[in-house]
Amino acid sequence: MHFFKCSFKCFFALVPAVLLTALPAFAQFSDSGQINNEYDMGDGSIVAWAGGVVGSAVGYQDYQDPSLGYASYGTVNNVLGSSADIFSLGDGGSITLLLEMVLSDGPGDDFIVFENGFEYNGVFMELGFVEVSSDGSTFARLPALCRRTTQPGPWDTSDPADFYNLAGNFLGGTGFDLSDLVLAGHHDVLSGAVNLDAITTLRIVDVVGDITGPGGSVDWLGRPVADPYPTPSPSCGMDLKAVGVINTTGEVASQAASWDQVKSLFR
Ligand SMILES: [Ca+2]
Ligand SMILES: [Ca+2]
Repeated sequence: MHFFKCSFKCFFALVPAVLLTALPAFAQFSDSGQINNEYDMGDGSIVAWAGGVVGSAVGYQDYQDPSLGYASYGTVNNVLGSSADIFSLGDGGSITLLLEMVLSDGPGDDFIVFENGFEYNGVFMELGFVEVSSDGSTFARLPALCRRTTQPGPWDTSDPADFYNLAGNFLGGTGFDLSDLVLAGHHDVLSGAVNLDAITTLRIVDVVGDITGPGGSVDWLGRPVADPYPTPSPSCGMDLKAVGVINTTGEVASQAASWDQVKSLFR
């Protein structure tokens, strides 16, 4: 009986402590000025890359003027492996990739997305949302934050520190930590629909940076995401270079859903 009493007391002493430590981070993914880590393509932590293209949906050169046609620079295979070649997504375009190895939520950053940012008085960056899936059909978007409140014109640069969890904000690659999805309380992660220890598929979606326009993109907190707009050229939009895997289960990733299934869920 003595043991029971002690356990009982300990239980009730522990409950408030557990709630206090879990709730603040869980209940709100707030903007505290956090920034991602920047990586080189030769970083020794990279153990695998994107190994296959599930599909792509390229966007217009200017979503408000479809007569200009679609972005057309590069081919989808340019983003596989460690190739430095690029594939341009166009306004709001996307590409869905099968990883070489199953991605898991290990210590710190778990994967890296490389874009072709370049520097003059800041970084010229075209941003992309990043989404992950363990079954190839349900995707969870990493909680993105944008602190820039002014519209960058077609060739305007930005400060990398104004963005969080948006691919393309650095000259090098942007590191992502899957545990942010837990901190943000993403419903598909909480329900188990997306298993952060078995990620096979990754999708990059171009940010439409038209902050006052009808089709502008918003961040996790509902704020407009500012990236250059309009950019009416064949290389419009996020120019994806490569995806590097850091933390993996060691298993080879296999495709669980067809591109038609993915499209029907995305459109
Ligand atoms: Ca992690
Ligand atoms: Ca864009």
